[in-house]
This record gives sequence, structure tokens and C-alpha cells, in this order.
Amino acid sequence: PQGTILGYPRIGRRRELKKAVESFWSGRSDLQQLEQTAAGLRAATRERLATLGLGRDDSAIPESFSYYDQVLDAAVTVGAIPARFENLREADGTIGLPAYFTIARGEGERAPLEMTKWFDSNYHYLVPEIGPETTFSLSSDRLVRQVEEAVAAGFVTRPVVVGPVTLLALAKASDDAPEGFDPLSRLDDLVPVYVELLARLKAAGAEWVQLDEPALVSESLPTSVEKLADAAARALDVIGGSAERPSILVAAPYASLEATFSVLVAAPIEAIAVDLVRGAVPAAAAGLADKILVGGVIDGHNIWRGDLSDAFEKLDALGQLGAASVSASTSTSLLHVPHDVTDESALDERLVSWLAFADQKVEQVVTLARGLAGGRPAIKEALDAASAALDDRRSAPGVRDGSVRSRALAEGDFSRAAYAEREAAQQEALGLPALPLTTIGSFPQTGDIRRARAQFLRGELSNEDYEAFLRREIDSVVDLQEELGLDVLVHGEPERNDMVQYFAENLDGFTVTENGWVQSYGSRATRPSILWGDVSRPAPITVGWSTYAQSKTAKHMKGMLTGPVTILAWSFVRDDQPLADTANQVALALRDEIADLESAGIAVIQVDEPALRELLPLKKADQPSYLDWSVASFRLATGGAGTATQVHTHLCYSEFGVVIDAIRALDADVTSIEAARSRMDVVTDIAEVGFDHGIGPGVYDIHSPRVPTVDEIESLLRRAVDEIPTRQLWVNPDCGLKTRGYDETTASLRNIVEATRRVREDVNVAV
Ligand code: THG
Ligand code: ZN
Repeated sequence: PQGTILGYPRIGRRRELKKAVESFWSGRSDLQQLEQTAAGLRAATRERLATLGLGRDDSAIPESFSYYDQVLDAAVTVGAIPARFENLREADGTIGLPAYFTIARGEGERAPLEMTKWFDSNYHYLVPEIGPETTFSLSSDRLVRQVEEAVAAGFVTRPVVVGPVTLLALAKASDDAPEGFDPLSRLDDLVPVYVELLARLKAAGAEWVQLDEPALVSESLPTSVEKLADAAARALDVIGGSAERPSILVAAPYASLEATFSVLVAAPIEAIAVDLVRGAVPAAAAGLADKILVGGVIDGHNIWRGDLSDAFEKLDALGQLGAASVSASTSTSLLHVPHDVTDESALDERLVSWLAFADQKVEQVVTLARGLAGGRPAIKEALDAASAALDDRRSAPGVRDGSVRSRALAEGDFSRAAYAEREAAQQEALGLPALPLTTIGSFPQTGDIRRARAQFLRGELSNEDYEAFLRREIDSVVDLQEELGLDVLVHGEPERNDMVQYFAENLDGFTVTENGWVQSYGSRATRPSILWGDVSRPAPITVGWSTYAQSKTAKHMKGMLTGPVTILAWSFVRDDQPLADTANQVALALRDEIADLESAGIAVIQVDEPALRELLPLKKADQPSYLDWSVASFRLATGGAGTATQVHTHLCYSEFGVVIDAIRALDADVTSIEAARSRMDVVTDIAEVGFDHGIGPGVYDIHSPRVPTVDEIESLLRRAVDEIPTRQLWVNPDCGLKTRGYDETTASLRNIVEATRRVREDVNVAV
């Protein structure tokens, strides 16, 4: 076919999969009901894609469903599960859906697979654990059955599976593997299972299979691109050389393939999908004449309608390489965008004309495919319409706002007084004890809070009553922290649905959606806001809540803001200007908010940047400039804070080493980070690099419902005190408490306070 997509959203237009899966987990429905809903979603997807113009029987429609995660799907299919879950296999050795979910979510003392970010997207996959003992064998025929299901419904679809190189490159060594073990060393044992899988897929009626190998474009994995390319050549020789198989499409999205392109061209496969949004058209390579090239020219990462003529020209350029044929496609799976912009009833019509969600992107691909078949004149009208929308967007009010653009930036806007001076001024102004106790910001979002917000949004609760409710909520959060004995308090953020959406709703230049859900991991999704215009702050946002909370306590109340990089990372951001410029606009709005918080008497202000690491580009060459502008935007946001104002930041991961220079360059007075799960190893990293600002390595893993004991926390704290000067150390959980319940939160905080009291006794003696 001349048009296809690399994958389609799996969650359903109204998050039907989330509801079905969570209902199954809670015991409210059984396996059969879940499977029925899922089959219904797959059937609806095929029909929808055919209606939008992809062929029913030419493998243009991907079979890309997943109950939880595509990496877990691949691991389970080849039987690569950790030893602690081996007993969950059925009598015949296969791994069923209940076992699959247990591996994803854990059970009692058996920890789930770790979760981490999928390339440079906001999607999170489960990290397979592979060791010398892992046995590979076909352990699930779920994908095969989905192909059969499609055939029965009159479709020939293209099953999509994470390829062997990416599966191993993303895996970590299992707990029992020897030091330095590399999962990729198991490639030769794994490949025969893919051979078997492909034979089964062919027997089920698949004419094509898509192997996803994005690892081949990434320079951010432990294994070098060269080594991964060698591995791909070896694996594809065997898989491509097997007798009974469908035609093979290898997709390597998310960035440019570079030298690895020629490795794929030389492999015994039929088609290669390249990302022409993030990557350039590759150089011609020997052997192309018998290959199909799939040009990923429609952006799978964002929601813009984009420049269709430019996309068509890229396909043209791809056509010059001498391949057997060229197809149009999305640059990545459409997993990263919401289903359908026509599901949005409240969006401005003009904005809608600039947008393309998954279904609109499918239509764009279909248009380009028509162009490939019939030449540019065949699609002239569609290209002109897209260009007109682009022109309209350029000149629409709000896209460029003179008052935002005329704010001149000076060198001095990006820095504060020297740290030593700030430290002394803050010590004097704040009068905090050794090992000050605080939390990251949010308190549990209870059913009551969510209900009140929903009622308010439906108009069933007046603004006055809703605000009164939120004030009572803040009162109780403040009381609790006073009772526990924390030092720097927070208001708990009951007024925020999401730490990015809340700011998007209160800043000009953003729009939020009704049904624009995008899978984040498993059954969880977010609704990224759309940042379409110049950003400004029509009025103070958080000042009212923070000053109210401050009025309820004699302790310091922490102002809570989300940083510019995170606001960008978790939104769909305009693509018509450098990210750095957009980040600085957000930064200036936050800078004004900080000034207002200060004037209102707030002395400690936190600017969260949990996504700082997330946006790091996959290619090493692109990383320095990213780190430059991201750090600069944080410094622009916080650079106006007075010497005695204590600026905090929070980062959501413990891979401190990777971005340590950037974290240092943020120049926040206090940085809290995740550490509890890595048992404070991060403390050693911090000590080694000589980080000399305030630091709060998390002592409570909020991602688990477990309540840590006083002894456990005490030993973590003692380790920190041993390695890091006490004057730098803060005590806090490792992330916000929003997803936890009050019982475990209160118990855990109580234990943290008690452990801190014990350690303080010795520290105070030592001082
Ligand atoms: N906010 C936004 N983006 C994010 C995060 C966030 N991206 C990365 C990271 N955090 C992802 N983590 C989560 C954690 C929980 C949920 C989603 C992403 C979640 N979502 C609810 C659900 O799916 O049921 C819906 C929440 C809602 O109603 O808005 O639980 O924190 N922007
Ligand atoms: Zn966090």
C-alpha cells in the first residue's frame, strides 16, 4: 500500500480500555468481559481506519493493540519474564492475561517490572529483566490470535511487534545476573523465537509484519548505535532468511537512522520505515532497488496539521533514492496523540482547523498516498487547504502577541546573587532547624476532592462553595503538617487537577481538551494541553491559595509552581518557533508569579522540573543546546527572586549523573530528588560531584503503598548524613503525595519525622 501508519491509539475514544482493565483488576468484571471489550476496540479501530481510507486487505492497517504495554507484550510473547513470576505460567507454559497484568503491576512482595520513558515521548514502558538463565520460548499467541480475529472480520492487517534488538537493548540485567551482564548477549538465543512467531503469524494470514526497532536511532541507551546495528544485521539475517514468514517492515522511528540505514538496506527484509520528521532523508545505499521505503512524514508526536506540501516533498526526495517504491506514513506510532479532534466540542473552530489528532493524521497519510499514486495534481486541493490553514495560523490573533514579544531580556535576568550570600540570608530569614522537613507539594487527591471538582465543572457547585471547600481542604492539610511537626509546609494543591494543566488553564496561549487523552503508561493517561500562542499571565494564579495557606500557620508556606520545561514537556507545543523561545515566554509568566508570591510574603518557592531529563534529545549532538535553553528558562523564571527567598526545585528521577551539570546550573537553593528506590545510591553520586547546594534525597518511595519503618528511614538518613554535609541536607518523600491515600501518607510522614528526630539528636551533638 502507498499509505500506512506505524500504530494507532489503543485506549479507545472514551478511554474504554482503561475502564475495562481497571474494572477487571478490581474484580468488578471477569476476564471474558475484558477480552470482549478489547476485541470490540480492535474491531472498531480496524473499521475506523478502513473508513478513513487505509486498505482492508493490503496490510495497511497495523495490528497494534496492547492491554498494557507493547514492550511487555513482546517480552511475554517470547517468554522473557523474571524468575519471580515463572510460577504464573499456565500448565502448557503460556502466560495468560492475569499473569501479564501481575508482571506489570506486581503482587505483594513481588515487585513489578520497572517503568521508564519510551524514547523521547511521554509514554512509559516496562523494562524487561533478562539474565543468563532467561529461557526464550513462544509463550503467548495473543498477537497471532489478533491476526486471526482480523481475518475473520475480513481484514488482512499488519501485526506490530517490538523487535529483538530493541527488546534486549531496553532490558536490564536480571537480579541474579553476574556483574556487567549485557542482555544483548542473549540475541542469538532470542532470535529463533521471533522466527517461530513470524511463521505462526504467516499461517494465521499475515502478509506483512512490522518489527519496531527504535533502539537503532538512539544514542541515549547504554549500548552504542554501532553495536546495535551489528546486532540488527545478525538478527535480521536469521529472521529474514527463514522460509515461512510474512514480508518484513522494520520501523526505526523517533530520530534519524544515519549509518544504520545501510545496514537495514543490506538485510534480507522487504521494507524500512524511516522518521522524516525527526530525521533527514537518508543517503542512497547499495541494494535499495528491491526495498520499499516507508516515509514517516506525518508527525506522530504532536497534534498539528502541519505542512502537507513539505511532507509530500520529503516523500519525493525519498523517491529519488532508487527504492522499489515509496509509501507515506506517520513518523511514529499515533500512540502519542489523542484519537479524534472532532470529539472536541469546545475548541475554537479556528484552532481546530490547525490541528490533526490521530484520525486526521490518518486522513493526511491517505491523501499523501493518493498523491504518490496520481502525482501532485491529484491532491492539489488538499495541499492548498493545508497551506491555507498554516497561513491562517501564522497571522491569527494571539499566535504572536506584541506585548509578550516586546519584553526585552537582559543578561542579569538569568542569575541571582552568589549562593553563599543567598544561603546566609535565607538561614537568617527562615530560621530552619538542621535536616529541615518538608514534602514535595501535593497531598492525596481524595475522592471528595475529585467529586467536588467534577460538581463544580458541571455547575452543580457554585464557585463560592467550591472555593470554601478547597479552603477547608487546605486547613486540614496545614493542621496535619503542624501536628506531624514538618518545618516547611505546603497547601496540598487540592485546586489542581494536574500540575501542568492547571497552569495551562490559567495562562493565555494555551487551550485544554475534553477528550484528548494520551496513554502515559498502562491504564493511565493524561490530557496534554495545547500551547498554540504567545504565553502570558492575565492574572496571578497561585498567590491567593498560597497566601490563604500561609495565613493559617506561623511556619513557612512553600509557594508551588511548575517549571517551564515541564510545562512544555507535558503539553503539545507549537512547532512554529524554537522551543527555547516558547520556554522563555512561560518562564517570564512564572517570573511574574514569583514576584507576586514574594510581595505577598511567601519566602520559600518551589519550581518543579520533573521533566527536565525527559526532554533530553536522543542524539548526543543535540543535547548541549537542549541543556542550555532548558536551564536558561528555569533561571529566567527564578532569577528575579530576592536573595533571602529560598528557591526549591523537584526532579522526578535518580539518574542524577546524566544531568548533574544541568541540575547544578539550575542554581536552585534546594533540590529534592527521587532516591528511596535506589536506596540512596544517589547520595554517593551527589557527594562525588561535590554538589554544594541544598539537597533532599527522597526517603519515602511514594510510588509504592508500603509504609517505610522508622528504622529504615533512619538508616537512609544516616547514610545521607555520612556522605553529605548536614547543612545541605533536607528530609522529604521522593515525590508528591497526590496518588497516595491519607492512611499510608500520614503513617509514612510520622515515621519520617520520628527518624529525623533521632538523627537530629546526633547531628546537633556533633555540631
Ligand atoms: N502530568 C502530566 N504529564 C505527566 C505527568 C503528570 N507525564 C509524565 C508523568 N506525570 C506520567 N504519570 C502519570 C501518573 C498518573 C496519571 C497519569 C500520568 C493518572 N492519570 C489519570 C488516569 O489515567 O486515570 C487521569 C488524571 C486526570 O483526571 O487528569 O493517574 O503528572 N500532565
Ligand atoms: Zn517527583
